[in-house]
Amino acid sequence: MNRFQQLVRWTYPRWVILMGIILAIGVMTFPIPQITDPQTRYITLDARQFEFAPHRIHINKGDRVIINFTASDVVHGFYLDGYGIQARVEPGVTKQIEFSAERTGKFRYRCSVSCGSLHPFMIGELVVGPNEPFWRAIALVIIGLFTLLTYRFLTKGTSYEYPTLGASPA
Ligand SMILES: [Cu+2]
Repeated sequence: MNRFQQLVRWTYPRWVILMGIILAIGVMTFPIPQITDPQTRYITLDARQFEFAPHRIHINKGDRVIINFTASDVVHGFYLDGYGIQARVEPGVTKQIEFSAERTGKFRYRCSVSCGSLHPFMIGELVVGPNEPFWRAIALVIIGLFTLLTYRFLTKGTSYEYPTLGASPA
């Protein structure tokens, strides 16, 4: 093997590292539409005996949530677990509930006004999903692992890639 071949052999696993870095930069700067910035979500929530419509709400972390809360039959309430937000609404009146979704997870909202026999079953679910930095982080971890494994695979068995401290392999 001449010096040039040696040089190529020595450098090429390092291209994997470079590729990994380029990919990582790509992932960090790739614009993801719609979920890049926290949004303001306008949600119409209607309470009636004995359900909420909609009974499930999906939002992302960081979103500003504005719920227009109505009741179509009797007086109902709204209590959001985990956020401790409470409201009460009379039929024909719209009550605005505003908050920022700072916690991810699933949170139940329930009627907080005793409105009849099946009142305890009047439950809905707010799903606060992680926003996109989470997915970027996942992508970065995958790229990092892939890069590392590929690098290790390519450099496997080439002793000069693993200089032993102190002792020279003579
Ligand atoms: Cu109710």
